[in-house]
Amino acid sequence: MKKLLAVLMVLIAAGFAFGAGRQQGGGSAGGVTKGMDRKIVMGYSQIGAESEWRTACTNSVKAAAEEYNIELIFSDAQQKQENQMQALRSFIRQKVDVIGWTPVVETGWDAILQEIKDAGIPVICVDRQVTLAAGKRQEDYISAFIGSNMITEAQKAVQWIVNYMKTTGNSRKKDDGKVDINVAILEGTTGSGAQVGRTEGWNQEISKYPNYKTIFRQTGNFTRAEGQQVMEAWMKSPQANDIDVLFAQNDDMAIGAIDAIKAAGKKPGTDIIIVSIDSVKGAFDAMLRKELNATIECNPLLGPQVMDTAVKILNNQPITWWVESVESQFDWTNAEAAYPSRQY
Ligand code: GYE
Repeated sequence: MKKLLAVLMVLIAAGFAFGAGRQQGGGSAGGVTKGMDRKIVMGYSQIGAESEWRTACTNSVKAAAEEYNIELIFSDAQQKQENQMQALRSFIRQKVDVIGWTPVVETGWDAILQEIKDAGIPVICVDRQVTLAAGKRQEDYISAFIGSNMITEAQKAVQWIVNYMKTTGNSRKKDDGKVDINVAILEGTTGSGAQVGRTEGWNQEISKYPNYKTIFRQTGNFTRAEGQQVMEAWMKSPQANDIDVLFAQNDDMAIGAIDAIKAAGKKPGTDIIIVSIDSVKGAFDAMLRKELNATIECNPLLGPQVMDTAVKILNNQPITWWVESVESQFDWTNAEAAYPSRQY
């Protein structure tokens, strides 16, 4: 009973300390931020929890804030731009030292970014970039970008698919450069940096192979549930039997689609070749079951780089605006060996 009470009291105390989205870094209220002569406060606007990737990213940010003893005011926008606007405005009111932010979509931020600039608060964009009105450069409003190159990720996916279709093919055909290869594409959240970049990279690269025909293209909002729903609808359409390849702009949508393909009596990974982006654990499980063919890596473990950059900016030390993440790709030839060392 006593023990239970003690545990309860600790929990209540912790509840107060961590309330209102505030998270005390380093486990103690005091102290200074690593690399600084004072403790700094970071307002962090995350977009939501739509995918395994996002959860890994959030966990990385929170853990790194603890490690650096940075006070994190964390806000989850649940995929809504207006929620992010509110969070950003509240960060200005609270006079945070620095803002970390993943913009849910690329456009519509000009006014709020001006307000933040006027308030003199540096902004670090994490994982997704913004597009401002013509003539304005994001570099004038955003101090640093930390994340992947979405264009090259999709280009790598095209290269993997073309190579596989030429050398191995699916259960019905190989790519001889002439036969039509019919592709279905599940896109991410419309207008997000990841969707825009991956679509651009895909379109550029696939245009070199005119026998690849897109027969389906729709958003699945980066979630498993929507990936499954959209694929279900495609599998019921008269063109279902024509799909040779599925490209999903993230692993979660591919994993949802795999269920729909199986439910329709087809073999994912053999009847339909499936490639996605992220390389989360769920994708490795699907590759080991031979249901997903390949995944292009997109690293979500950005927390340490975000905190390090924040400290450098506040110390007026030089930074590089964007250091691209170094990434790999996985398929049935290397997934098993890589699996044990995967961190997300
Ligand atoms: O690929 C997807 C997530 O913006 C890179 O967002 C990120 C993407 C990631 O939900 O899984």
